[in-house]
Amino acid sequence: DLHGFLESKNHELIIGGMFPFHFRTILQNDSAMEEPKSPKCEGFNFRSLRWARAMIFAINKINKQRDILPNITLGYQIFDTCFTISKAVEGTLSFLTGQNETHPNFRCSAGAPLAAVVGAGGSALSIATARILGLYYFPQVGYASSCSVLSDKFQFPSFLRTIASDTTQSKGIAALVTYFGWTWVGTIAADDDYGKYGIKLFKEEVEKNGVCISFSETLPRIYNKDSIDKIVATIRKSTANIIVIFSSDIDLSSLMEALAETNITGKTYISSEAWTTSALIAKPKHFHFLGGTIGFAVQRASIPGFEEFLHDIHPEHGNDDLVYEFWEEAFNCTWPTNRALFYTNISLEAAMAGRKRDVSPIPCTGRENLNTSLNTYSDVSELRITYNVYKAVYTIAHALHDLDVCVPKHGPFPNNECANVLDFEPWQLMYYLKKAKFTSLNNETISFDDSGDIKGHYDVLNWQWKDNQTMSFVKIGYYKDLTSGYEFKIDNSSILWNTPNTMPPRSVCSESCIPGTRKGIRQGEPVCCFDCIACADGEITNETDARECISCPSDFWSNSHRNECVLKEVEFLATDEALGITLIFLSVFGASLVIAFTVVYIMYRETALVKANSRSLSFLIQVSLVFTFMTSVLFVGKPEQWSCMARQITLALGFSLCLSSILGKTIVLMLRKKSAKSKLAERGHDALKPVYQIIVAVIGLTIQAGICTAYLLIYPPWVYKNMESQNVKIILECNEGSIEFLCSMFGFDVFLAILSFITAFIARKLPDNFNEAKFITFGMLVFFIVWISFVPAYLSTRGKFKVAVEIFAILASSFGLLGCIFVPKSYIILLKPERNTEEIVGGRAATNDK
Ligand code: TCR
Repeated sequence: DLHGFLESKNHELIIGGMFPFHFRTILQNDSAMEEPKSPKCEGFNFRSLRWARAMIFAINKINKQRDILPNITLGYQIFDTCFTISKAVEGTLSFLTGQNETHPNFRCSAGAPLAAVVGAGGSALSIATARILGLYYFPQVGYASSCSVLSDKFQFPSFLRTIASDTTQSKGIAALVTYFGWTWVGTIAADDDYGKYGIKLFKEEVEKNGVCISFSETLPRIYNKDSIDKIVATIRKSTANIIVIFSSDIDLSSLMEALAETNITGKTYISSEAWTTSALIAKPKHFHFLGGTIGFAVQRASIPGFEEFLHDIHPEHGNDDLVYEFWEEAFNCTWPTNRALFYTNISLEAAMAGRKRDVSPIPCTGRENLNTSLNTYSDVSELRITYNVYKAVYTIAHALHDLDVCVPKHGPFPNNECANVLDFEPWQLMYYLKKAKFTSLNNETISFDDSGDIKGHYDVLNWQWKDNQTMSFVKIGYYKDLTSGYEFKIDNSSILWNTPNTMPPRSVCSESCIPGTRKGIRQGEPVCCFDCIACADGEITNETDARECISCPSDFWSNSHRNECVLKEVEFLATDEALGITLIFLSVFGASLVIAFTVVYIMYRETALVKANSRSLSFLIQVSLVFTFMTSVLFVGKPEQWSCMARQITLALGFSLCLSSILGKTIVLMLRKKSAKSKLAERGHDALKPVYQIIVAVIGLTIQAGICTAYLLIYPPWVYKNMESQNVKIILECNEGSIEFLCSMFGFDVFLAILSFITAFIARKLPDNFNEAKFITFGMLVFFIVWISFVPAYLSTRGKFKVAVEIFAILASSFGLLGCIFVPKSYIILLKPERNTEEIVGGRAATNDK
């Protein structure tokens, strides 16, 4: 019942083969009433026939070759696996038992001994068959089963293969994905060992490089519209532009048919070895969305003489059912007396009626020409798996040869024995297979590692369409396993991308974060999907895709792009800015005004008004006002150690001199009033003497100087970089050091001011022509108002304006004093000289100043 072909007559050793000549078995309704029958198959696979023909070709070639197995003729026995495990297992049992019995009974009834088995195609089939063959340690050489689990020699002790394990391919695909910077990929796996393990390895590999999987879908084993539609919907919905598909072409074809019906484009597919060069997938109607596909493929070779051998096939040359079927499929005709498959000697009508598949009504003539039809079978441009089959056969032949040439008494087996090539045990051949080493086509050296695998060496192919009819697979690079690590080369320029701008596609979940922003995770989403969050003030990142922002050092601040720390701006009231210049101008103006008044006083020093009430005190006040005006200059400009100290000291000293001199004056005025009342004035009071007035001033000044010295010695002010009050700027300011000393310094000034105010207030009603006490009272009020309003203003400003407020207060109070004390007098001196006589000013005043 098995569709195989046997040609073992007169041969001494047989090699078994298993190939998927059909895509699937025909589902049958099981009934428990009959003896179970092996299911029939449908869907002819041209590619697989080519593989099988390669096996026959290799065997024929070895038989002709004099240097390998000269005395042995090899035969073959090939079974169809129909791409199903059950069929493959059935074939395996047949191998083990002899031709037609499938009950395990180890090879007792076989005509010629079976040496080894080539096959069984897909991994799932090889795994199943290798488990059975492994029981007997029966050699099996796979040509397409690449699943990584087959490397496990504990489970599969007698399995070797001429294809590399998918570990290499998965690493290769991962390297490709990383190479192009794709971090967001979808995966589709066939529902078998090949697909699942392949994708698993790929995921493990790629996740090390920070790539995320957008979706993972599994193709249904048996066609199922709903699951296919679901996969199509997932592809459509996903933002991943790269889709890695690990599947055989047969399992994938239904998905591709479905995709062809949609308008999904802009995706780039990464194909695993099994469908990279498949004619089943690379159909013209798929070109629009499959162009640009990048795939891995095992090394190809051109096998000399193979093309002719492929053409040398005709149903009438052998009596092979498969060849009949091939002919019918290839030329779309039907043999009138069909000998193909299960129907013998029936008419065309009956043949058509009896078949499940659609058959052509055109009868085959046998004169159809294979050269004229484009066919997967006769296409020798991509001999990859075909070449693997060829290598597998050669491996077995070489092993048999090595076994044959064993020198008696120098053999590898116990007691240095050799095995007999016509009667050996399977494990004896296994020994030679593992050690097989030979040179194949392309000068390639074939040898197997401990797990029975060969080294991975893949071509990276790109699907490029020539015209609407042909897709060509252009080699754009390679991926090669080395003893340590791997070698991976890609030639970017020769790639054709199926993107609108023919540039490499991008496939990322989120675009990377530019410097100045950091990755913010999205809850419940893969790490490749994130938001870019701008760094906070004072923090930066200078790399793309930073996870954290780093804060700038204390003297630095972030720039507006948040990608650099820049030195903080230093702020102080500079001498070259408008505010600073104005303030300096005002203070110089004030000082010159004071000097002008001094000049007036000196010029009119002999007049009554100047002489009245102590000329020297007036001079002291003038000097101190010049001082206070000029201290404002010290407040402008970059604070230095000395200017910080000088500022407050000169200010305090200036005011104390000024206020104690005023106090000296007011005391005199007050006493004069008292004495006027008590009529003591005629004789004059001690306190009225100018010398006492000076003493008052000197005492005031001395006390203040004492406080100042202590302040400077114990806890002087210093320059302070204020970074707290404003982030972006460093405010350069004077820290006042000891607040206690500062308060006592100015407290003393305030005390003097209060005393002056009180005394002046008492003296304000002095019957006098020129009422000085009244003006001083007024001046003191101005002084108080200025400094009282200064406090809240000072406390509520920041930075350089704080200093400006202080200067304003100094200027205002100085101008106030100047205005109240000297302006009225000078007005009379200069403009109303007729009032500047002793009689009018008051005779007693003259006595005060000598
Ligand atoms: N390994 C696959 C089957 C397979 C295949 C192919 C099938 C490979 N390459 C080419 C058809 C054509 C690689 C497996 O199942 O292990």
